[in-house]
Amino acid sequence: MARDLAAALAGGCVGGLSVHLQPIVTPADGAVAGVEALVGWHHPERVPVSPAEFVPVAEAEGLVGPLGAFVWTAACRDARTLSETTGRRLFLTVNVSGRELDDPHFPDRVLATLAATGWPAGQTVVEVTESLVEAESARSVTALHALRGHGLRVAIDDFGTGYSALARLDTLPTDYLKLDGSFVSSITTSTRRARLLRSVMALADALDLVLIAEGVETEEQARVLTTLGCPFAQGYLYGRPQPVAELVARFAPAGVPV
Ligand code: G
Ligand code: MN
Repeated sequence: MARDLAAALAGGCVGGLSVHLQPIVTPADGAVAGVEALVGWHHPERVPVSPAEFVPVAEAEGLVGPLGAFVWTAACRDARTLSETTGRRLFLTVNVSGRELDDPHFPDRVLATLAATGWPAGQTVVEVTESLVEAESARSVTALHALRGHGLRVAIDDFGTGYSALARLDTLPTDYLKLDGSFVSSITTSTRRARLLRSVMALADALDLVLIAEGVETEEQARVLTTLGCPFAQGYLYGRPQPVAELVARFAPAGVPV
């Protein structure tokens, strides 16, 4: 896999790697407000490989630099296309891996990609997981501060699963909290879960964090989120990760050239 990945990233030939965008909406009206960039790999001779499998390989093989460059460039370019064709001021979120964030050149590389693609820093969100920053290398935290200094925002991904340290919500420079789908899927199963969600929203509010509910799959879940005033939601109910052309076809007013 390491060899194939290196080949895929070499010399501009991206052999099956692609970046898809998943809509992030305001649940009250379903309008698209942003997109999350998700990398996928459809190797010609294999079943599709998930980032959970190949990102660790990229990390171990020293390929996160080229992988990150590919993802950021495609994400910014496609987000710009979607923003322009829909006439909406969308935000773009991009997942960052541990090694990527720990690279001292990371902030400069991101800023260079924003400049090259013409995508605004103020509409860009870096998604990090708690476990990733758990290592909490001083460099990772410095990188997040540096990017925020340039107008980017930071989201904590997968919140509410595994080992969530509340103290980290205080120590990390954070703007968005992404509530994990495994929690969202349970909010309609009991009133206690719904109340737990309400408490998480109060927590986010108290810390000036904006909540994004992930993995929304049913109308019933969407109704609960709307009732509780959750600002943003994402999930198969609103759209799968898909190529930008499909999102343009769906969200752009008719007659807008791509
Ligand atoms: O860790 P992170 O939240 O960035 O992972 C996003 C992953 O979740 C992607 O692989 C994406 O395809 C998947 N995903 C997105 N929306 C849904 C959903 O509504 N249900 C499920 N089961 N998975 C989803
Ligand atoms: Mn994510």
